[in-house]
Amino acid sequence: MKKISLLIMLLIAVNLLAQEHKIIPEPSELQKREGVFKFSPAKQSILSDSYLQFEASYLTDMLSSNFSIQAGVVTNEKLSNSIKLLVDESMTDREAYALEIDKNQIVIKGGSATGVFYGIQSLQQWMWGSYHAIENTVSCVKIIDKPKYEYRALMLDPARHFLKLEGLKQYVDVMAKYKYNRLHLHLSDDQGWRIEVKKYPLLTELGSVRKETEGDGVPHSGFYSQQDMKELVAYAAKRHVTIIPEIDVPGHSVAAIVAYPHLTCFDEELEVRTTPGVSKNLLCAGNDEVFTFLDDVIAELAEVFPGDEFHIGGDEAPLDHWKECPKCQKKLKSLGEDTPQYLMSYFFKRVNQSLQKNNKRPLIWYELDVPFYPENSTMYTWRMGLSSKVIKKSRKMGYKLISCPGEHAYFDYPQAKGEETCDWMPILSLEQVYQFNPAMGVKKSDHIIGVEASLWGEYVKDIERAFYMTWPRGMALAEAGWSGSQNRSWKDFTNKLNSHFKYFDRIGVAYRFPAEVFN
Ligand code: TNX
Repeated sequence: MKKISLLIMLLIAVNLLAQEHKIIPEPSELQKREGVFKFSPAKQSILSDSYLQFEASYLTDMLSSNFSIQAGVVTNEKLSNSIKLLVDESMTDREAYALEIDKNQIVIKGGSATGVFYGIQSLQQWMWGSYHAIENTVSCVKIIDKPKYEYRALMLDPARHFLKLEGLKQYVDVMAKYKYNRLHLHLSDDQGWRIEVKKYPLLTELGSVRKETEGDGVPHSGFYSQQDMKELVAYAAKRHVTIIPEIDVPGHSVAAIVAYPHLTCFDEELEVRTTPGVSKNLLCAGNDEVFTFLDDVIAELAEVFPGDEFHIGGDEAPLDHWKECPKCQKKLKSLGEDTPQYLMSYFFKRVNQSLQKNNKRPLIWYELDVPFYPENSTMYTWRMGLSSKVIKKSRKMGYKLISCPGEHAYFDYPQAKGEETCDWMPILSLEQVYQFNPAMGVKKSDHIIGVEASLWGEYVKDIERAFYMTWPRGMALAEAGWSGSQNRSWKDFTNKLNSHFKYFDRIGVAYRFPAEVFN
């Protein structure tokens, strides 16, 4: 008798465990329901609106590759035992969704196709915890969910090391599963210019090639044609991810200067930089040709990247050359100022005119010593230790803000001891990313519209490394961007991870197994 009741208890415990959900990021509301839905043994029918064609085929692929369930779209409205996909215009957030599984049907409603797509991601991860393969059933549930922040991004840096187009697509595939909606591409830096600009062919001819990397003697090169990027933009759009281009100016511009030296204060002849760090060579603020150049570059790239967000850099621009340059000094005087930082404000005002002509808005790395930025700017807080200052100041100035502080969101930093790539980088553990509060403890922070993890590329030589550095930290950051803080729990999060790792193993995507979490 005792044995039997023990067995029953064990069975109940196993069943409860199996019911534990695996969805990352954590949904706003999840109610488990009695009973199960049984998939059709032959072909599971999917009912969907015609404009959800991509979502329906995505769902079909997901069911067959994950669970060997064959499914297909049908048109018979009355059919029971179906999976229904639909857009519900009464949902106010276009990314919101409701997923309801009862005994007769599975319904995914979205505020738009994006919401439906996110509902499918949650269905997949719900099934990891509650699909019974032998019975071919899934437990009933009701999930109502929407994002906390509208902007949820990962950043890759193919400027430091070129990353192939196919790899970028694969990266988009995986990030979309965690409900990220932006991939920010850092397309130019001192170490390489990576995007074709037809009017300025030397940018890629000379600017995308460097003779070596930190003395390794191995030449490095590569760039994307505009066609490549259009292909990526379209691929990502289907997965509800917008590609944000970044051209980093006026600093971090050595590769552009190599191609067109007249864009600097002193006609500097340089080589594409082979080491990490900060260069003193800037685009000249006192030279109108610089603004003509940027106007042309922006006009061409505006066609390639249809979104209205355009990142124009703005970080780490030492002003030494501008202080010595007669043209810059003359310009400063004409502005009625004598602090050289005003030249930065002027620089972005000019660039913003080009952006506005092309219906784009500026996104900029915040530097606290710059007096002001264009008023329609979205700023990024990134420097370690300065976030609360930046959050307060940017609100006062009326900018929107993306939170991506080094303390929680720099994915180039090592994940654990023994993984250091260079001396100065602190360790950024999975738990430290999980503890990320985008407002960094600042109360008045309603201007924060999102989060981003930056994977700087100095030591990220290929997409496998990018995957390894991103996951699972990208899962932790996804919760900071999507889930309200009342819904987040480190313990629950760690309990979900293994299902995700199994999935990564199956699709052949690299990640770091956080052994320290399971010890
Ligand atoms: C600072 S963060 C940079 C990058 C480097 C990174 C290395 C930022 C806006 N600028 O140029 O790659 O540190 O962590």
